[in-house]
Amino acid sequence: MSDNIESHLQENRTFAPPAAFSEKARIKSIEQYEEMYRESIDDPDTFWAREANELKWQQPWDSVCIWNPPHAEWFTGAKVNITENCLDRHLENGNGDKTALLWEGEPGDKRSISYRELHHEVCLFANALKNNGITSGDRVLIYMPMVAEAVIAMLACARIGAVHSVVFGGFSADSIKDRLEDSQAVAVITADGGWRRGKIVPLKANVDEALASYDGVKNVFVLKRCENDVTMTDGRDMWWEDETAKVDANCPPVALDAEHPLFILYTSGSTGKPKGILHTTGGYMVGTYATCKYIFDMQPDDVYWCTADVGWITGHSYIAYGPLLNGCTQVIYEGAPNHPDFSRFWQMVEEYKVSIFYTAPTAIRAFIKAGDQFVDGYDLSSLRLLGTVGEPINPEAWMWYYNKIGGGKCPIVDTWWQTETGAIMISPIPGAVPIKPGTATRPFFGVDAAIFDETGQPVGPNEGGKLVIRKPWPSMLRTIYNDDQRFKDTYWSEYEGVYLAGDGARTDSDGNFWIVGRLDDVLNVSGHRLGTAEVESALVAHPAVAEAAVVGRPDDLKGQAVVAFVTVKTGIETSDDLAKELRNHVGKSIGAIAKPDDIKFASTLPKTRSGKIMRRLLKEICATGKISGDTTTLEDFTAIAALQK
Ligand code: 6R9
Repeated sequence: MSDNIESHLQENRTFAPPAAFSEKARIKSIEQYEEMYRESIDDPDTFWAREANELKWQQPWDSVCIWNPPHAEWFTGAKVNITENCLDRHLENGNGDKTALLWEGEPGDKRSISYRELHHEVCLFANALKNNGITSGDRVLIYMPMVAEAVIAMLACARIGAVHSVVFGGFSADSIKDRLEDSQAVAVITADGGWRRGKIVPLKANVDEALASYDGVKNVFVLKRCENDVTMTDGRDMWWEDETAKVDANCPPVALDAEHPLFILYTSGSTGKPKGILHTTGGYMVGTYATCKYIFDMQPDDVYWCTADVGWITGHSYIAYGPLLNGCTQVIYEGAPNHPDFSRFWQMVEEYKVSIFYTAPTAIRAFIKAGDQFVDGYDLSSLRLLGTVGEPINPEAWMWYYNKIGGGKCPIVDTWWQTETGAIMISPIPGAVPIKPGTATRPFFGVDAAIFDETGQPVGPNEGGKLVIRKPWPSMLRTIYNDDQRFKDTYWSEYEGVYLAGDGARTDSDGNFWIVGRLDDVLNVSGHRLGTAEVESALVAHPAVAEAAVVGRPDDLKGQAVVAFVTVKTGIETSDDLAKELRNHVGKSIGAIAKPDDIKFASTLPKTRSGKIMRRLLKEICATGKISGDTTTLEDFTAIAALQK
């Protein structure tokens, strides 16, 4: 982490927005950004009401924001349906024939779907849900590959007020079961399988395994994607195709309260099981609409591509909702970036003439490692704006992205935000704010970001501290589903009435924010959040394991690699086979992304006298091979001596 700060402090390359970009952009200068920012902070109600008024409401609001820390309500009294704004509004404005989705499957199959067609499909599936008794407020778990129907399923839920909870297709049956139980879901939407690097991910089989120990689900809707064999349980499982054939496409958007729950998305925390982050309708809609409009500067002729999966917040806000709210044309791709090889993305950028491209630093590093030959020869001249999300981007990766992919003419928006924030919080406005490799630059409108010290005082430029947000914002999480106490404890207990993000950061003398990384026991593996506690509890659930401590080790490709220190029960022999078995065990209980890269067997783990595992020491051993920090609270030095060997 300190290396990171060092290299950032030495970073002074600055790139002003290209004149050609600024001329056409919505926000054309730093002065214009600063004026709008000031208004958004001084008079947020006026600012957000203006944004909200660009969208359609079935009934207007009484108040823009009611703030009873830590609980916020936005657009109270209003009635709205987010899908009316994603779909119907464009049909009414004469844009029904505009392409909404340009979808490509991993095997190369293609589909182009207009706004009118998307509206039709969403209405059909929403009616199929209704026809099976699913109603407003019901929780519906979605476990799908990256096919158009994943977006259709989300919107169909929103159309009728059902609350979706999307689970990433790489997660295991156990993870599905945990999320079903926590959300008390009544239905599941899945597919027979999905393509990933030429292989079929057995999605339906995973759902079956999860449902073996959860009986709250009445309906499982199954899309045919891979035509792999699946078991269909009578009276519970049904084909998407059959259910949509039984209904018509007349499905008016239900008028919902602005604070009606839109979705629950589970994310890792530093303790216990993943938490169900709850987002509601009106504020989330306005937040994702406005950030897409200003940060991606979406224009009518843009072709936008976000490479995330709908299983993560990025896929919610910047695939399923934000771009559709803006009436944009977007590319959706089902598979892996390196299938059949590392040129896949660039071949698709050329083919679809992508103009805005949004991906993760970990993908960029993988492309650099694979070699420029996979980029050379493709025509990337359609690109005008690049974005990154998920983790800090190292200056080398930034420069490669800027020059090799952007041809030195595309601004890069490095967007800092979280599952909890719902929408981008810190990012350059591309036509206005000068960019530097490694900084997410300035806060978005209405975002009162600051860096606090331990006592809750803002620190000066170039001093590190904790990243906080001092004012409510429309797309903020409303609570942790069924656990408001954990919501209060996690985000609002350190500083009164102030949101604690969990990231360390500093500002520079120009007011740019430099995000350093998580301050808690949350790892960032290839841009995905993973709690050390989750991996540890998976490990100790294995019969051979006595104790486990999981830490992150800096990794060139993934950002962080997962290292597990494990002690085994008396009488158990450690071996490479056991290490392999433990890795697979974690894969099975969480998902492949959680598999430890390294398992280190130890006879004891370093602990404090009060019995807490000293992860700090383990981290240092991983990073440097030795211990230099304070060890005065260590109980037993032999543990550390053994590990250093
Ligand atoms: C959107 C998303 C959130 C955590 C966050 C931070 C890290 C995200 C970043 C970034 C530096 C950026 N993070 N974007 N760090 N620069 N541009 O990724 O949500 O999965 O909830 O992760 O990711 O540590 O706290 P989520």
